[in-house]
This record gives sequence, structure tokens and C-alpha cells, in this order.
Amino acid sequence: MNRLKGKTAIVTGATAGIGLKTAELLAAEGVHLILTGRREERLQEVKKEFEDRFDVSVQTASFDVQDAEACKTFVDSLSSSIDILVNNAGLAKGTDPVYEASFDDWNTMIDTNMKGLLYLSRLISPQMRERNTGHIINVGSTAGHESYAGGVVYSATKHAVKAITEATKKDLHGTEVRVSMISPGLVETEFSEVRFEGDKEKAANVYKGMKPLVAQDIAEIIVFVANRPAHVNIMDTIIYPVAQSSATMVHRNE
Ligand code: NDP
Ligand code: 8X3
Repeated sequence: MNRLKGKTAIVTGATAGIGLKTAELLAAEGVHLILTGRREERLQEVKKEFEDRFDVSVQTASFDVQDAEACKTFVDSLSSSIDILVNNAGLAKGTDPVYEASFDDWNTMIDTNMKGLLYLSRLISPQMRERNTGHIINVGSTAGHESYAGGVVYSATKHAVKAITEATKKDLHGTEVRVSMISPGLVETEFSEVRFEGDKEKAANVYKGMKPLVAQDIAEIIVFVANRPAHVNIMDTIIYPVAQSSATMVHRNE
């Protein structure tokens, strides 16, 4: 049953990977889209493609979620009320241990994965609360459930997404607004290329000899979570590829 048709969703980080595929699957369900990311050209390509393929409106806004003022300008510019906020924009930078990692990488991860997500939740949740309807879906990670060596700050930001999701649900307790989190394991997207600063070989090694998840696997779950009946609030979903059993247990065929 499609309960999503005619709704309006913001998807952050919709220029690639999980956000892009989520936007596509939402559009296929008849959801009007407001898509964000920093790469304006990609947003324009996606808008054109989705408007050609689907009977939905597609608005775009290119800005950096690390910039609180830019987030505010974006939300102030919205003319429609928002039914679904998919807080997906995020990244990892490097795999250096705590005694070697760069402050810049740490700040980028904290400012994007935590503060960007918080800014948009802060700015969109008042209208959801006032209308007594809406759904905030945060993209966390299995790294938000289990920390691993080389992921000190990435894991911390995703543990924070878990804490933010739980506290946001509690802040909105007694309203009809839903709050959920999605926690994927290894998904082959641009994620590892971003993490390794464009080093394609290092990125490919992350998924070598195993079958990782793909963006579609996660997007389908995001749409499933959004499409539950209004009284059902899925708090979290942990999704591994079958070859992965923990952050470091990955079965590879050499
Ligand atoms: P991609 O690199 O493919 O996509 C990331 C998206 O986030 C892009 O659209 C990018 O857009 C956007 N983004 C990154 N930084 C910013 C920023 N500062 N401001 C605005 N947008 C930004 O990675 P994934 O699709 O894999 O990642 C999506 C989410 O899923 C992230 O939160 C990630 O942590 C999480 N995740 C990923 C997993 C994986 O293995 N791939 C596993 C678990 C969770 P642009 O560059 O245009 O700004
Ligand atoms: C991304 C998955 O294992 O690289 O959240 O942390 S992992």
C-alpha cells in the first residue's frame, strides 16, 4: 500500500549514493522532492531526469550542511510544508588512529554528520510539531553501534546520530511526528572514494572479494520505514551485507 503519494520529502545528500537512490524510489512512489547537496550541476541533472521520468515536482538547493546560515536560508526559502526529512548527507574522512588523525578531518565529519543533521532537524521539526505530522529519518551507520580502530571520529558521529535520533523522538513524544534511523554496514557508493580523497584503488579494496550492499538496498528500507502506517515508528534498522558480521568481520573470497 502506497501511503506516500503526494507527500513532500527533503533528501539531503541526494547527488550520489544512498540519498540519490532514495530520492529516485520516493519519486517512483509519487513523493515531491526537495533535493540538496553541494554539487549544483549534479542536482540539476537529477532534477531533469526525475521530472522526465516521474509525475512529481523536484526542487533543488545546493548548500553545505555544515553552514548553519545556509541551512537556515534554505529552510526559510521553502514554500511547501515538509512531510519527510531524510537526513542522509554525511561522510567519513580518513582511517587514521586517534594519535595521528587530522583535526580538519575530524571537524569535517563532526560538522557534517552531527551538526548539519542537527541544524536541519532543528529548522524543520517546528513545522512538523505544529502540523502534528511528519517523519525525520536519520541515516546513521553500523559504526553508530560498534566503534572500530581507524574510525574514532566517524564512529563517534554515528553514535551521536543514534543519540540524536533517540532524544529527538523523546522531544517529540506525545506528537504524531515520527523519528527513525537507518544503520547500514558496507554499502558501495562514493563513500570510500570520499574517505580516501579520491584514491579509487584504496576505495575498491574496501569491497574487494565480498558482495557489499548497494544504495538500492538501503533506499528500499528508507522507503519501507517512511511508508509504515502513521502509528508505526521504526526506531532503527541495522543492515549488513551477508558477508559482514561486525565492523571488522568481513568474509572475503581471495
Ligand atoms: P556518498 O559519498 O555516495 O554520498 C554522500 C552524499 O552526502 C552526497 O550526495 C554528498 O553531496 C552529500 N554531502 C556530503 N557532505 C556534505 C555537505 N557538507 N553538505 C551537503 N551535502 C553533503 O555516500 P553514501 O551515499 O554512502 O552516504 C550517505 C550516508 O550514508 C552518509 O551519512 C554515510 O555516513 C552513511 N553511510 C554510508 C555507508 C557506506 O558504506 N556507504 C554505511 C553506513 C552509513 P555533495 O558531495 O554534492 O555535497
Ligand atoms: C560506513 C560503514 O563500516 O565504513 O558507515 O563505517 S563503515
